Amino acid sequence: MLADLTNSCTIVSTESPAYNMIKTETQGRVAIITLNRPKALNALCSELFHEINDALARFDNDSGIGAIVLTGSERAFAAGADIKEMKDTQFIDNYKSNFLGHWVEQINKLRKPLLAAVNGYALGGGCELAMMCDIIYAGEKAVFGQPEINLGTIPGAGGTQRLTRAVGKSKAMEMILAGSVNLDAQEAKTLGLVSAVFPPETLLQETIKTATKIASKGAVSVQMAKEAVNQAYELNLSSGLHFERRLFQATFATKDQKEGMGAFAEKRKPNFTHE
Ligand code: CO8
Repeated sequence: MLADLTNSCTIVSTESPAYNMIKTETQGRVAIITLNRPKALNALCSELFHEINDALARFDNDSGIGAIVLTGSERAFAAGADIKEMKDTQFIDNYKSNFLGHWVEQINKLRKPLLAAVNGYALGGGCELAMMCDIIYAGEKAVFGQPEINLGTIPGAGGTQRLTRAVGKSKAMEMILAGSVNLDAQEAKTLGLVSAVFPPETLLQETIKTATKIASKGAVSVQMAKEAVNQAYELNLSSGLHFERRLFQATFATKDQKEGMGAFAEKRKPNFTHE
């Protein structure tokens, strides 16, 4: 029954689990969302994105969670948007329904750190989904690419923007225009798209390890730091530095700053309370 559900976009309610196309779990203060539509290589259909967004919103609002990990299977993080679902849609409907826009709203406004653990294919929307995350770790066999041009279309969820910022104009153009120039994990690391590469079987644990480290810090300063880094994409340098300084000053209104600096002075480990 579940196998059929994971390969179809039909919304069918089951008693349990609550989600048809993702699995969620928590390990301490870390939440893990696993894309689970194996027969379609985790192709991103409406139902799958609806579930991702639902889980993200839930964990973002859960004070017991300090960081979120997004992962797929060893074969595919996600092989792109669901081509079969969107192939016959029309511009006017896509425009009116804000196709893709409403998929990515939640993830773009997420306040908590989101880490991608990418094994296998991260193509098209899959590559874009990984790039929406704050940190990308890759398994040795990961493949990053933007093949939309082969389908007569272009990246629609940040590929032309985030990939260009990550790997530079020439490589981004090559990948997006030729459609068949993919990056393997090591190339992606060399170019700065991913920050670390691990054997496929340890990738998720390594990602959770970093997520756990992040989640052990003061949640307010983690959130502020994420906000400040993201402003580096939006603002010129002097405005970005101004933004950063104001947030830095604001951290002195938190209990965690007093605890963190107090603990250093007293030569003990800090006990952050996320206040
Ligand atoms: N959509 C729908 N179904 C897919 C997709 C996809 N993107 N990718 C794979 N599948 C399905 C196949 O149709 C196949 O299903 P079935 O068994 O029913 O025929 C099954 O998954 C397994 O796939 P393959 O048999 O093709 O497996 P291979 O190992 O031979 O090949 C590949 C793997 C290379 C990944 C191949 O499947 C492929 O090229 N997939 C399409 C990749 C692609 O073009 N992706 C871009 C899609 S367009 C897009 O993403 C626009 C961006 C929109 C933004 C999204 C918001 C985040």
